[in-house]
Amino acid sequence: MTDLVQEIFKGIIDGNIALTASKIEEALKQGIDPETILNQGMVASMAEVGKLFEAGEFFVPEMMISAKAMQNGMSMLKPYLLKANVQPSGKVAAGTVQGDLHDIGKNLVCLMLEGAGFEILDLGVSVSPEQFVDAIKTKGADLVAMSALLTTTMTNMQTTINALKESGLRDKVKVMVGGAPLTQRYAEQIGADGYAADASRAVTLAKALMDSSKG
Ligand code: B1M
Repeated sequence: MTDLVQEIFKGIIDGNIALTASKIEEALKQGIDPETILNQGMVASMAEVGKLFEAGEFFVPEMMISAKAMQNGMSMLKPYLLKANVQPSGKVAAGTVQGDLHDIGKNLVCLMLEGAGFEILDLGVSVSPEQFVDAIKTKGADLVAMSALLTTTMTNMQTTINALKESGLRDKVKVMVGGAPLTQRYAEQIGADGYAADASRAVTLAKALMDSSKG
């Protein structure tokens, strides 16, 4: 890890928005790859924040300010991660499931999908099964992308899939799921069409699901 990427990593852990932003700017000027800044500097630092929380060294307010530094950094990287002139690939209705307020991973997945040409309908956080159903009915979608970070909320993915079935929409959309507590096995168990462990795998999966729905 270069010194600058290390400083970005530390800036996010310290929740220092201004310092993190200036180091990101410097790293971009030096030509450091935006994906390296994102993955080694930023995503890795949030994992460290999680460890500090588990160890009782960080509490919710510290997690929150680290998350703010992360979100601000992501918005700075966004123009660099969106590639120009990609062909439209499909429409994704994305959201963090009901009861869950974690949105950094979901936002990152949306950003990478947008970069790959998908149209994103971002439904936000704590999205109820009814909100997913309404959005698909009124705005249309090819893919439903659900994120969950809590073991207590991941079960709402099943509830949402059930709501899609009850409203007659399940066969019209592909469902993909992800988030730290999820596994491929869990995705299969709840009847999702696919699971991705991270944002770049989510892009590969979304493309594969679109291809399978055409074929
Ligand atoms: Co919370 N939190 N949090 N938190 N938080 C975790 C998730 C936790 C693991 C921390 C810990 O104990 N180590 C723990 C959950 C334990 C569990 O359920 N087993 C936890 C807890 C307990 C809580 C609260 C209950 C704390 C409390 O109040 N006592 C509370 C719950 C609030 C709620 O949601 N109702 C809470 C609150 C918060 C904050 C609000 C302070 C803040 C979130 C701010 C925000 O998101 N705007 C926060 C944070 C920041 C975290 C950690 C530290 C970081 C999460 C993150 O952003 N990671 C987290 C610890 C950790 O994850 N190690 C923790 C970076 C992000 C890029 O990764 O989201 O995993 P991730 O996304 C990845 C992949 O998972 C995947 O791709 C992404 C990019 O590679 N992915 C998908 C995600 N969604 C996908 C969807 C896909 C495909 C891939 O397809 C659709």
